[in-house]
Amino acid sequence: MRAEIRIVSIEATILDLPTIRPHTLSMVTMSRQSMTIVRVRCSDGIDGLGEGTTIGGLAYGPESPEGMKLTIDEYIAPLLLGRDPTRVQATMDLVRKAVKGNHFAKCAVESALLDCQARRLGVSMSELLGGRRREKLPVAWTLASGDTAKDIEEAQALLDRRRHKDFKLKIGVKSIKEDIRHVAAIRKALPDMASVRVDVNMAWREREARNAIAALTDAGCVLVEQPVCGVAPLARLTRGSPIAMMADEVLVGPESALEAVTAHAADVFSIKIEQAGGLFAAAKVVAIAETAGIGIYGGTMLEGPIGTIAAAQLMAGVKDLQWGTEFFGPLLLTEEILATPLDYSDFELTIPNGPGLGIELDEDRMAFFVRGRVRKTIS
Ligand code: MUC
Ligand code: MG
Repeated sequence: MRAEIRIVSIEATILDLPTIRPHTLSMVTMSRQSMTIVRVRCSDGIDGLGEGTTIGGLAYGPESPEGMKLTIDEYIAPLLLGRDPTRVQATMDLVRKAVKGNHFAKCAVESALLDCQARRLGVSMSELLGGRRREKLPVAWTLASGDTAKDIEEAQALLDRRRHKDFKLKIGVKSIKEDIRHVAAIRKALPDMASVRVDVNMAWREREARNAIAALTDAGCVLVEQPVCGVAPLARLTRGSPIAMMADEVLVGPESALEAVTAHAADVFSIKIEQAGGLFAAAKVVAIAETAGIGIYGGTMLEGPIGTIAAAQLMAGVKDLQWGTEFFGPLLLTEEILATPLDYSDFELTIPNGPGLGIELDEDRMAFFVRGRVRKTIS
């Protein structure tokens, strides 16, 4: 009989990394990204990593990096110390019973437990989630400099480098008229092989959204993501829209996905592992979308490499990934924290296939960027 394996420590640290340029969304402009990194250590010497990341503190959603750390340190870690890390679902049931909400924090812990277990078994995390259907994922890029000319230049450079050909434009800060002009100018400047989509992050009201969607269609935009808040208005807009409508913020787990399907709220779901409440919950959202004939898109919370690859390990097994992914978060950061950088080439991200997440941290660089650490020079 094998010796019992136990969780011996759960550590949550916040990492602050600058972004390559200001990133402007309808609710916030980011100039850095803060990631809550979770490391689970087990008595058999296996470690695993997870990440809890949001956008602009509390501007996007109900959890902040500091709040995630507090939830993990004060509630989840004490509950899980000494527990069996090999039974990931049963261990996460304990967490769900004791901690309500806190989807992002739970996702970080669940990812770390899955990373541990997959490493223990010597398989890629995707194998624990049902197995791979692909080794690479198409990755869209977000243009969000806040300036049309800069966005065009950025998109052209990315097309020339064959890194991205699908572009999501963040709109909703300026007037609708200005936004439409911005989208039309970018669409016109880019070659046909490029696609242009927009994300409004709920900044519009239903009536103005209806007119704006018609104008976006004329401008050559192929998809509108979460223009308004709430399932019912989204469903009414979807019904009348000539182009695809994508749900994002309304999808906060399997129940909300069912609700969105029942209301015919969208043509496509942006599926985010953190927003869903973890990888298993996100897998249920995938199953609901597939069953309902809704398109699937791998969404991001602009996570760094740990969270991005956790999501990639799930999307590796999705049957029809009609809309690809936007797993570009690590590329928005000025700093590399992996020992071997991720491979983004030919418009795709290669999903690492080593044990667990298949990535290794550069521990010195990690330590350098941990919030509250005394900084030593790094090479
Ligand atoms: C969102 O709302 O989808 C995804 C890409 C990006 O630039 O922001 C995120 C969040
Ligand atoms: Mg979105």
